[in-house]
Amino acid sequence: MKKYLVTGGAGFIGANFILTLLEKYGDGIEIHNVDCLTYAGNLENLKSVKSPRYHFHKCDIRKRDELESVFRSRQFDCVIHFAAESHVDRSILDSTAFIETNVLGTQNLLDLSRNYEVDRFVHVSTDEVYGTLSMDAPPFTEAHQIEPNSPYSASKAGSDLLVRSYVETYGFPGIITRCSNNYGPFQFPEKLIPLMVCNAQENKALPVYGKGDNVRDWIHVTDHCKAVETIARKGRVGEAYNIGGDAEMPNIDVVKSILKILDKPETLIEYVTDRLGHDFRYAMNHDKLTRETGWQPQMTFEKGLENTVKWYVDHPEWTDSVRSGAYMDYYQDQYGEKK
Ligand code: NAD
Ligand code: TDX
Repeated sequence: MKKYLVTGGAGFIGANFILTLLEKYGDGIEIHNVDCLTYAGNLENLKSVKSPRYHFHKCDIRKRDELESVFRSRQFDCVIHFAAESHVDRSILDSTAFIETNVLGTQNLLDLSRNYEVDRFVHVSTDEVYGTLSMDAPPFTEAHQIEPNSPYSASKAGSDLLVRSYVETYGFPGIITRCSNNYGPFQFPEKLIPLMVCNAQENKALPVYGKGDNVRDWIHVTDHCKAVETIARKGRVGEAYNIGGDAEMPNIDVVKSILKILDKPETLIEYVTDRLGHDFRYAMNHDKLTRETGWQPQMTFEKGLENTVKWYVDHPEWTDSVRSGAYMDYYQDQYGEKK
């Protein structure tokens, strides 16, 4: 029976990934979820899991001893590494945790995965490591230079390069995935889509950075999770794979679509000061992944957005729980009442 170690499994994509694995394999696999439960980690996301072969370890990947106790006496076949500090705006305010978790935490995980001889290590990275595109440039391919522009993307680029170096130096079985902007259930309401849905429901202002013309390539989280699972099985060691949703859109169009679904007025939109170093456009060419594995995104943005908005409307208790405590204190300190 295959044994998976999933890091960051209580977060947005990690939790969806564990649910995707269980839907596909049921009790036929063993899953160990390592997560230290930062503000972004929430075990509620996994409350539907019933498998006796699912195990949670509250563990900080920055602490090598803690992490080693999870590896000891367990021969993991596959490590899927999601754990990270993931929000660009937070990294602009203070990059310390980003370097500690995304770079040093990844180093711990790489060393232990090497020492305990895992068969496969999938490092979940991001399109942001490639930097930014002009409107008429072709989408990023895997051959694009690494040119990160935010402390967040620089920390992810650093971890990508570490993975690459372990492959070259030690023959380590690492693969890197780089995905575009995800949306779907369980996303913390600091990211564009859930923040706008939550604010609109409460008739609060929707803070759009700059003119709202920055472009992102949106992918439903389930399509991302299926891509990562496919890459863990079929991907080639030492390679990087782009994952994208084929749904490029300016932010303002996304925000207006949300207002339309919720039947709220566009007067809620408030144009606010732009993000520092704001990348203008991301777009992903995922031909390599599709050619090698047959994976394609299945969910259209229209249907995926409608389902996602409905999920937030139907789960106010989830939003209330994550918006209390640390999250609110953080944003009230940084932005006053605006968010
Ligand atoms: P998230 O912030 O929702 O979740 C991150 C999870 O990691 C949380 O559960 C948190 O508790 C955990 N974590 C953080 N620091 C930790 C530590 N030191 N030790 C153990 N656990 C820790 O993030 P997400 O949006 O689910 O992103 C997951 C991964 O996917 C990240 O590596 C991110 O860079 C990457 N990614 C995200 C997107 C996106 O659109 N959200 C797109 C491409 C790639
Ligand atoms: O309040 C907002 N107003 C706004 O206009 C927020 C939170 C965002 N934005 C803009 C900034 C971006 O152009 O919306 C766009 C999307 O912003 P985020 O949701 O913060 O995502 P982004 O910065 O694009 O990064 C995301 O995609 C790549 C994830 O947060 C990363 O973890 C992932 O690597």
